[in-house]
Amino acid sequence: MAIEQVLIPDLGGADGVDVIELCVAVGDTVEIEDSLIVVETDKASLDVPSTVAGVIKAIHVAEGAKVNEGDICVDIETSAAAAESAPEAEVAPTVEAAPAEVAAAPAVAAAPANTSASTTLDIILPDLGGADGVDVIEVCVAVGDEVSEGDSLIVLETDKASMEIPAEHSGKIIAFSVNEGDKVNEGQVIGSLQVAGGSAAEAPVAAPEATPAAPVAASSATKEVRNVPAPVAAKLPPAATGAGKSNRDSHAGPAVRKLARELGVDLTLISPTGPRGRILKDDLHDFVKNAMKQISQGGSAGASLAEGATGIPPRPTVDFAKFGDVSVEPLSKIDRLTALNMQRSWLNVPHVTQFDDADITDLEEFRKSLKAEGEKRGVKVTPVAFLIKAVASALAQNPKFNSSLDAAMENRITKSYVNVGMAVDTPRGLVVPVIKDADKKGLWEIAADVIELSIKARDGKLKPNEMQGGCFTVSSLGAMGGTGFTPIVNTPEVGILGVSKAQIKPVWNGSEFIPRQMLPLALSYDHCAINGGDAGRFMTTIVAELSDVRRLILN
Ligand code: CAO
Repeated sequence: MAIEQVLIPDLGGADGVDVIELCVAVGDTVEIEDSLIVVETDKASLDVPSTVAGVIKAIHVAEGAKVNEGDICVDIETSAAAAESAPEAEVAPTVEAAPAEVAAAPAVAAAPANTSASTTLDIILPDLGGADGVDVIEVCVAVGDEVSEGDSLIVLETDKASMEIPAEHSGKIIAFSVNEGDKVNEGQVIGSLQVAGGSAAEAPVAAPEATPAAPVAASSATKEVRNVPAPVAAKLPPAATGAGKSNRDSHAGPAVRKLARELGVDLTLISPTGPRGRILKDDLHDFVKNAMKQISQGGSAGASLAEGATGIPPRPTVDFAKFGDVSVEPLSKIDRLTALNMQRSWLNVPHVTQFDDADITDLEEFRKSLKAEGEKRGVKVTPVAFLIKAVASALAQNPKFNSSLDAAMENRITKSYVNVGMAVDTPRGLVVPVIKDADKKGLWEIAADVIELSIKARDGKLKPNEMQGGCFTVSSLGAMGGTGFTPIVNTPEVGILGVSKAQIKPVWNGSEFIPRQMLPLALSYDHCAINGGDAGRFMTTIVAELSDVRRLILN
């Protein structure tokens, strides 16, 4: 094995030529004449081909950089035989556009890489929470990139969480040796950073501690991007957990990937026109242009750009000001997220809503009898506390409702914990704090949680972990009125209970109508995950729990 360096060839006398595309990544195997990069002079664009066969070990140029003849392009590890078979003068750059004045072959240098300008520091992976062989799901930088301290270098995914590994120092990436799909370990050197001034020379660039299993406690330097509750992820097959699974399979350079990420474009939807099926920046631009055209012709933005054409007509753009005065305010962040989640759920989940009334006459009598004790304890017990208790008990008895389907809809993940979300209407928008382990809590504890979490929600003080890990949601509009509504499932949960205002209604007891306080319930469920029979049993359990308060409080 030997390391060969491929240099930028004679560029027809042009200086400072733009690198417009990287065709390879570190770890790629290339043959002689495979394109390494594409450069563009003012006269032509041309591929710089490899002069040797082997494995790319480092890339010394970046897209957007300017290069000159003789600059080091890449380091390639060759077998001796491969190196011998690379007669340097025979390989000319491939001219892709008209009158190129480039003719000479690129040279092959044997000298070491020119990385001596400033202090060079190793980029070392931090503690990955004890995980070994962690998947690299995204590479955010390329050789030649200037990074600032805190910029993401790579994104890793353990079976519990995804995390970004940030740069510890500002500088220029001069070598980078990991690719999407690689597996990495704590302490691994993944590249080199050239740091100006040499002030950081004393220590290697170890990225700060990462704690993948504990998103809330994650160090500030490790940005959590997604957390999969441990018991869920542990049961998922690798394919089901892999964020960016399909994008990873697409052949595209880092700059194209970065742009695609910024635009929210799924690379797998793009038809590549580059060599060896590579997606070029132009392909991405064309895709977005076409998507915009489709939208203007009546297609859907979300579908075209992110999820593939679903043919859903877009919302009409109307100039309301034509009809009178209007005011325009941007949606709050919470409202925008809610809109996105609701639309995603509505489009993805076949909803069925089942209705029933629970007789809460005895429950209400009992609840009122708790008033004095509640005052002593400083806890007011509202119907919502009973509902959460009943739902928690029903979830424990009907585990299908305490499950989620994975994204591929190939696995059901059943949770052995029972966390019940509670929709809270706040001035900033709808939020859903979660009452954890609701099946293990007594009524007073649940009532206290309801009060505490709804106050925090209205004050905007909920912590992220207080809104995570929900298994099922209760949405109560009982205090506001209404006889019924059809709630939208808070996907990936599979069910939601909508509660309307209790009313005294005449109920036939077999011999006469008697006045009973009836609570209208609407159970919406994901028909991909839940069948009508499951829903019938679940609803019957909830109604039975609420109608027999002794049974409920004994749970
Ligand atoms: N029927 C009749 N009365 C009801 C009731 C029902 N189903 N549910 C609550 N009430 C009564 C309570 O008993 C209380 O009355 P008293 O003060 O006389 O006892 C009163 O309504 C006020 O209740 P509350 O809303 O302050 O408290 P809660 O525990 O019932 O509900 C919470 C808490 C956070 C669920 C609620 O305040 C809330 O935000 N609900 C909105 C949820 C929502 O927006 N859902 C829609 C989501 S989809 O857009």
